[in-house]
Amino acid sequence: MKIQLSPSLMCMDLMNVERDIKILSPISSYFHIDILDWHYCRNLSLSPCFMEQLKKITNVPLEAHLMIDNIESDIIKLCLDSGADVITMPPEIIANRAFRLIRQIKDAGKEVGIYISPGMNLDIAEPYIHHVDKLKIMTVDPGFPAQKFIPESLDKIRKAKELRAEKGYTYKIQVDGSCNKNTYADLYAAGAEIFIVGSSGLFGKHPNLSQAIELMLADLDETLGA
Ligand code: S6P
Ligand code: MG
Repeated sequence: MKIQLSPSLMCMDLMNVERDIKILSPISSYFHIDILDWHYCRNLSLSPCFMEQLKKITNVPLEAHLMIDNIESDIIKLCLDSGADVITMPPEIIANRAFRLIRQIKDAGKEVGIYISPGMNLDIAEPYIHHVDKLKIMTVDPGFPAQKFIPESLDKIRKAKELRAEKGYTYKIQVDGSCNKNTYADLYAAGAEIFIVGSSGLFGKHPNLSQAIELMLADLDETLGA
């Protein structure tokens, strides 16, 4: 496949986690865990506790996508202790402790992610972008599934790719939000390498998850040729 897939588990059927994680694992390079606090944006969803349970049933690496206001070393430690393999943080929140938090994650042997919300530019992460393993361009405002794709994000993906080439950085480019048949081709052409698939690309496609996966793979094949 030309891209890697990371199902967004806030969109899964939480009544059937073990069954569905087994179905999803073969096509998943990561599982994406949205962690919200009601303050950063007005929603709540998954948690470190959920990651800890997932770790018992899958070897697929887990990404903690932190959409919380108060990011200090304690929440990073909680995520690491709960099995996060990638911890993705908002640059506007961590500005005055970014290097300390990045070091904490790296010292644990895990990956650092940074995400750029639609209302922000890439340069907000520039002081430490060379330390980042995953650069996530949000293609919807953070916090909620089933939002409309923000087309202005495409330019930011292109810039992230150009910046990487120009400076020799190594981050992988992820996209999160409204990744689906209508957007796959543009996202890929702009430079996205990891698609976080939620309600529109995967879980909402069919009530039977195996069939939803088949439909998603057919969409990817049709739009990307892979
Ligand atoms: C949004 C969150 C995402 C969503 C995902 C939903 O704040 O970070 O991970 O769960 O984007 O996908 P969709 O297809 O409903 O937009
Ligand atoms: Mg997310």
